Amino acid sequence: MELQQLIVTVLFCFSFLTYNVKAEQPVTYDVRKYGVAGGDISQALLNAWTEACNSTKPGIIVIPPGTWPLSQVKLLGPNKAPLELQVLGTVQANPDPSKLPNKQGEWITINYVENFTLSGGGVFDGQGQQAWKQNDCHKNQNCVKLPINLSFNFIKNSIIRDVTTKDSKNFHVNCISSQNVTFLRFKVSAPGDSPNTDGIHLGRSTGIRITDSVIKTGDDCVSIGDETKEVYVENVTCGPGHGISIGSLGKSIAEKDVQGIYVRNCTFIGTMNGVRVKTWPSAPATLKISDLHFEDLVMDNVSNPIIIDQEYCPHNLCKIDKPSLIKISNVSVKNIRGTSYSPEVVTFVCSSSKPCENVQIGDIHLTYNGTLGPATSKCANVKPTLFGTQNIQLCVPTPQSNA
Ligand SMILES: *[C@@H]1O[C@H](CO)[C@@H](O)[C@H](O)[C@H]1NC(C)=O
Ligand SMILES: *[C@@H]1O[C@H](CO)[C@@H](O)[C@H](O)[C@H]1NC(C)=O
Ligand SMILES: *[C@@H]1O[C@H](CO)[C@@H](O)[C@H](O)[C@H]1NC(C)=O
Ligand SMILES: *[C@@H]1O[C@H](CO)[C@@H](O)[C@H](O)[C@H]1NC(C)=O
Ligand SMILES: *[C@@H]1O[C@H](CO)[C@@H](O)[C@H](O)[C@H]1NC(C)=O
Ligand SMILES: *[C@@H]1O[C@H](CO)[C@@H](O)[C@H](O)[C@H]1NC(C)=O
Ligand SMILES: *[C@@H]1O[C@H](CO)[C@@H](O)[C@H](O)[C@H]1NC(C)=O
Ligand SMILES: *[C@@H]1O[C@H](CO)[C@@H](O)[C@H](O)[C@H]1NC(C)=O
Ligand SMILES: CC(=O)N[C@H]1CO[C@H](CO)[C@@H](O)[C@@H]1O
Repeated sequence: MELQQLIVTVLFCFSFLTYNVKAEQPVTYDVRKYGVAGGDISQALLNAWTEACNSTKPGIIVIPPGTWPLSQVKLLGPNKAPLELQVLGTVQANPDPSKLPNKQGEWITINYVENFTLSGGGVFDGQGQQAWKQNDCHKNQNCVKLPINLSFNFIKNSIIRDVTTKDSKNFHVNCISSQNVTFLRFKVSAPGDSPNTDGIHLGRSTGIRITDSVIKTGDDCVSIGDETKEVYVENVTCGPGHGISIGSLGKSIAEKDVQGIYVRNCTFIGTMNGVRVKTWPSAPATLKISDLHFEDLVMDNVSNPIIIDQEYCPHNLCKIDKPSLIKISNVSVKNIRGTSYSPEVVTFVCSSSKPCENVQIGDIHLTYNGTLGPATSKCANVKPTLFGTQNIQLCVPTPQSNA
């Protein structure tokens, strides 16, 4: 009787366990089984994706080693169980942007998924060299927009890790309206003179981590648009490129607050900026930018290591007589070391209508050894609290800062 009970219990437990193990075992979807036609994996990937998304079992879609041309694809959720896209090989774009089936679209779009992982150690090769020559968006507002390489929108609780995006025709990665997304050991690689090739652009997102990553590109390393909160950029190396940028902000009245941007333990090599905040003067938006914390950063030949610019007005596209209406507050800048390519190593040009508030700066050791004079800072409409030690007098008027 007791033995029987024991056997029944053991059997029950065993079947329960094996059932659970089976349920957790992910199903593999190899794109080669979904009809790779004419060497283009777009349709095969879409077919594998559709089947995986429809399954209640966790799935792994595999793009195997090798080079796989992909013309364009839009992968949409919702998924019913955790989903992974493993890129082991190189996914290659057509070098000619006019060959995109949907010319308005992005190259690879992944929307409306949760518990999603992009992984595999592979490469997304945008082959942008030919397209960059056609890009005149920096001077022509009606320019033809080149496709963004990878676009992740409305994604939640997801990880993008161990993949490389290379030579995108435009922004490498766009991540909009997403929550709790980690970019881990993510690599971006494009030449320093490739136009508009921002590494990762974030907007309307909350809880984004960019960690242990290397971003070499022609434009911003990470750019942060409006309504973005809780962004952690840690152990990232930027350069070449324009550094980490919050903004530009202020152009549209509909823009919403930016809050909680942490840049820690990062290295900037030969970039135009280290960390920059830019807001437009003579612009309608009244959003707030708060809780910016820049700590433990190393600058190597960076033109503007730390720059808050509330008079951002490139190519004279605006008038600077009307101040920016954006309030910047709760900022800390701590332990910034290295070399600057320009003498102005710290710039805080805040708005005369909304001066910066609660700004703390300390432990600044930035040297300039060029011929344009000693290292200086420029400060307007800000009264920072200083702490620690610095190698320059911060926010003290000098002939340069009055210029
Ligand atoms: C989704 O799965 C259900 C049940 O397994 C099946 O009946 C249906 O045809 C599938 N739909 C698609 C689009 O694959
Ligand atoms: C994602 O994971 C959460 C937490 O484990 C779970 O509640 C949710 O149902 C999962 N959703 C999908 C689509 O896997
Ligand atoms: C964020 O996403 C990760 C998986 O990518 C998950 O493990 C974690 O639980 C999520 N955090 C929250 C607060 O949902
Ligand atoms: C920082 O990131 C680099 C590049 O991914 C990695 O090799 C290194 O181990 C990371 N360091 C720490 C302390 O996490
Ligand atoms: C910064 O880097 C150091 C050593 O490289 C590491 O121990 C520490 O955890 C890092 N901190 C953050 C916030 O990444
Ligand atoms: C500063 O001087 C050193 C040594 O002469 C030199 O190697 C370096 O390129 C100079 N410039 C910067 C920005 O460090
Ligand atoms: C420093 O940066 C400037 C401008 O980006 C560049 O021209 C110069 O060659 C760099 N110097 C070193 C030593 O890397
Ligand atoms: C700034 O920080 C203080 C506390 O230090 C807090 O009370 C205030 O709400 C913060 N302001 C913003 C705009 O986050
Ligand atoms: C986004 C984007 O699409 N960028 C490129 C990334 O990869 C592929 C190549 O450029 C290109 O077609 C994409 O255009």
